[in-house]
Amino acid sequence: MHELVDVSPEVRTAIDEGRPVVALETTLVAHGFPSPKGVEVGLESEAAVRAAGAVPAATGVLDGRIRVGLSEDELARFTPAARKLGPRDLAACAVAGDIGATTVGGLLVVARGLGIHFLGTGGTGGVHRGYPAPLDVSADLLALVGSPVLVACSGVKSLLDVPATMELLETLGIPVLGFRTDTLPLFYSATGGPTVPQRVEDAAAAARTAAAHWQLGGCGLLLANPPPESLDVEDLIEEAVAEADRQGVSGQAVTPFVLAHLHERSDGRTLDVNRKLIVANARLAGDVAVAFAAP
Ligand code: PSU
Ligand code: MN
Repeated sequence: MHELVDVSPEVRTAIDEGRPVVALETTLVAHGFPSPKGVEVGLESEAAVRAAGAVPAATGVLDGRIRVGLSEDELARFTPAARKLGPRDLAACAVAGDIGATTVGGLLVVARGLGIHFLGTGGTGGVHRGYPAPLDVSADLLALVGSPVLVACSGVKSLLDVPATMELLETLGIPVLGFRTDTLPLFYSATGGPTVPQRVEDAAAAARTAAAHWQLGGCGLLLANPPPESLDVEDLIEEAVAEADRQGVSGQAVTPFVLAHLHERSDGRTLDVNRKLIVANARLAGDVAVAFAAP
């Protein structure tokens, strides 16, 4: 890949030997939780990937380099001051020498370049509520179109227009596999989402479906994993989205604002579910990566 990219020896060896690797984003670490909780969630996710038998590849921009595979001290550098990196921001951030945390979209670009096929996250981005005003569709979706990567997530982020996002996923040809579910999980809530086009019963079936999709020239897929605990916070989400609008919060700042609002107003209940689902998705991505690598 490009000389701006530094891959840790452990991740490099695993890629070269065709062993299972799971890419992990750092936006969750920097902006998804009140500091320093994000670092704990990041470390827990790494442990979950290892427990599955795969190698975690946390990725972000530090010291002018795109770093793949981070130490605990390096992970701790992704504070709320870090930039949030979509695909458009990666190169610019590295060249500028800023600290930048990868979103799913930013990470997909790096994973594609390195031949990493699995990624674990909380929720994928999509069509924001109110579209087309504002005209806000997460770059995660277009990055999926161009990257042969399976993203384990609890559906799409709850603050989005979920039915519109499902429609756009279909338009873009992005398969959505429900992991032991017939409906798309709504991030915090396991039920109430739109029907998924395909259900899979285990990690091996997900791996086989991804492999077949890639053999046909397909690209990214979502593997939608219901959260281990279900929480209905739709009222709080509506309140948070309206408050963001009232305060003129827009663009990349919307998600961190809404998450912080929810964490506060739910007395930490959303924090707890958010942490658990991220770790569970890291584990699931690891399980699928291991099944994919198995002979
Ligand atoms: N899921 C979470 N918390 C987050 C995100 C997802 O539980 O902070 C982040 C991811 O990094 C995702 C990004 O890629 O939100 C998408 O942001 P936007 O909608 O601004 O493109
Ligand atoms: Mn956006």
